Amino acid sequence: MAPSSLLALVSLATLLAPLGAQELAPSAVELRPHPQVPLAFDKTELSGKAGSRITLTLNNIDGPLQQPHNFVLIKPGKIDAVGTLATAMITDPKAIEKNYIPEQSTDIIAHTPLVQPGESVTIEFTLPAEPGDYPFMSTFPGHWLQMRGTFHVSP
Ligand SMILES: [Cu+2]
Repeated sequence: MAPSSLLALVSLATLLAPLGAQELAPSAVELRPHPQVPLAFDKTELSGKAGSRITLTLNNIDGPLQQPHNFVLIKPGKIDAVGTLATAMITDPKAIEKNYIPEQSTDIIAHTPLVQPGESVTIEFTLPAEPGDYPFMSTFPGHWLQMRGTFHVSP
């Protein structure tokens, strides 16, 4: 690359950085199993701005039970509906392959796959445009009634 075009790129980057940094950089969130409480996340409250990008890492270490977990973000008021569909997947021979995500549901905003003990998965997604309290949970069998929290989406 010619030195002049490199210089042009650097100037452009300098110009764009102050404008774009806040809008474009996804907020990073890390969730782990709670180190002492079985079937709980280490955080029950998450927050972010409506419409912003989120990078969420589910790091399945330090849990008292060595079990798979996932993260499923749900529309307000729909946690029971989605949890019930996930529970019904117990009879589905492909449930593990499907990550215990009831794909027919229209109430799921974002989800990770199942994360095995000792493994970590990162997903990127956009928070809903509508501010509100969005429930999240792990839908591995027997988890969702306890392993849950709330993602507070602010205007
Ligand atoms: Cu779980």
